[in-house]
Amino acid sequence: MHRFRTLTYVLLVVAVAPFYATAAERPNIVILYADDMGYGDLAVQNPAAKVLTPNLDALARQSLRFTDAHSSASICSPSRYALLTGRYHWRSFHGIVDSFGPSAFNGEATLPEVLRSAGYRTACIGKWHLGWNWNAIKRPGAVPSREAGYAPDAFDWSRPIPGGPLDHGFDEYFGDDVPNFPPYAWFENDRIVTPPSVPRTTPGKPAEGGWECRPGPMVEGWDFAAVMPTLTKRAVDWIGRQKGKAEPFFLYFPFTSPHAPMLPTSEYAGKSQVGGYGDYLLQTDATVGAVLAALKANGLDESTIVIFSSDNGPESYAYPRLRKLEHRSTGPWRGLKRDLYEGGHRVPLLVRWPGVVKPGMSDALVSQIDLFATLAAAGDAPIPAGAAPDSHNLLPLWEGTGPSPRHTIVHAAPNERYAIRDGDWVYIDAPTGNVTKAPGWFNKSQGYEAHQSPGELFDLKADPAQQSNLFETHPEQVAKLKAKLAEARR
Ligand SMILES: [Ca+2]
Repeated sequence: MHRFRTLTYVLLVVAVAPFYATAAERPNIVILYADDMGYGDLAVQNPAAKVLTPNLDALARQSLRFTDAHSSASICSPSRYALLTGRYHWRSFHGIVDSFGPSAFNGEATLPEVLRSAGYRTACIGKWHLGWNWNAIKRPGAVPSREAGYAPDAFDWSRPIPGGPLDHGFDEYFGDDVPNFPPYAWFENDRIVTPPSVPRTTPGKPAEGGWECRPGPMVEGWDFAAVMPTLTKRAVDWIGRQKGKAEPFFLYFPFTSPHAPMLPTSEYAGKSQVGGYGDYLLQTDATVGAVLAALKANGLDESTIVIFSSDNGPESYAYPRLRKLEHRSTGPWRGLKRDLYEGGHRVPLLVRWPGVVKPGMSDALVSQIDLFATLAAAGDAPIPAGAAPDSHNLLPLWEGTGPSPRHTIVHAAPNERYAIRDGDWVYIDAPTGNVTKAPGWFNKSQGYEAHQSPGELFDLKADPAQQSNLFETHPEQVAKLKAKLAEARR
C-alpha cells in the first residue's frame, strides 16, 4: 500500500512539479497525547480496569495496539522533546522545563518542521511544556520570590514570546503551556491572550490529589476546570477548518489530563467508581471521542492517521488508588511516573490508519521516538541529514510487511540513572528502578524484596512484573548489557 502511495506521489510530483501531492495521497496526522495516563488506564488492555474508556476502547479496536511501547522518559518535558525530535532526551537533559524555563530545544529539527517543509499545515493545541524565551519579555530587574514566584507585572504581557511552538515548526498554537505552572493564562500562537494581573490562587480542593500548582501570575478569575473543555473545543474547531483544504495537516494535541490538578467537570464528576482520577480519565476519554467525531463529521477520518499515547506512567496517587479503589493504573507493570521500571515509561500506543494499518495487536518493541521517522515516511517528508538520530521508521511494522527495526531502548530517569532494554532483557544500571518511592505494603504484596546488588537485571518474558533480580546469577548478561548501554551513550 505504501509503495503504491509512494509511486503515486512520485508520478504526481513528476507530472505537476513543483506542486505537492494533494491531501488525497498523503494522510493527515493527529497525535493525541495524554498526560500521566498509565498503561492500565486503557481499559481494553487491563482486564481488571475499574474505569471504562469507551471511546479509547473503540479506537483501539480500529487500531494497531502496541503493548511494548515506550516514552523516552518517565516524566513530561523529556518525553515530549524526544517525540518531536526523534532524539533521546538524555542526550541533552533529564528534568522537566521549570515554570518560566528556557526552551528545551537547541537547533534540532522537529517533526512539525519536517512535515511543514513537505507541505503540511501544522498546529499544536494543548500542553507545550517545552519552554519559551521568557527573558525577551521579562522586565529588567524582575526576580521571583521564593513564596510567590514572579509578580504579575514581572513581564510585558503585550509582547510576543519567542522560542515556543511557532519557532519549532507549528503554524499555530493554542494552549496554557503547562496547566499547573504560571502564567495561568491562554496562549494564542506566541502571545498571551489576556494579561495575568493577580497572583495564583487555588479555590477549594481538586477532585483528587493536590493542586500541584506553582505560584506566579494568573489571569483574574482563571478557571482551572475550563482548561480541558476549552482545549477540546479548540481542537474540534480546528479540525472543522481543515475540511476541503488541499494540503494535509498535522495536529499535535497534548492533553493536560489526567495530570493534576484533577478537575473533572460536572458532566463527569462522580461518574466513575475510581474517584476524582477515574472521573478525569472519563473526561479524557470523552476528549478523544470528540476529536474522532470531529474527524468523522468533516469526512476526514478515512484520510487521517490517529495516534494515541501518553507521555509517562501514572503519578504516585496510583498507589493509594490501587489500595483503596482496586484500580491499577500501571496495569501489570512495576513502578510509575519517574521510575526506570516498566510502569514509568511503558505506555498505551494506538495507531489508526484506515486502509493501511490493519487493526490488531503488536508486541514489537517500539518507542515514541520512532514516530518521527515513521510519520515523515508516511507523509513522504524528507528528513534532513543528522535529524532524528534515534528514530526508526516503523512503517513496515505498521503496514504488516516487515519486522520492527528496533531491538534496544535506552531508558533514563530524572535522577540521571539509566537502564537498557535489549530484546526480552532489561538491565537497570542502578540499585533500584524506583525514583518515586513505592510504599511498603505494595512491595510486600507484589513480592518485591530489597537486595544489595548495584544493579538489576530482569527477563521480561519470564518475569514481566520485574520480581526476580538476576543481577548476581547472570553476570555475563549484565556485562553484555552494560557494554551496550555504554556504547549507546557514547
Ligand atoms: Ca506527564
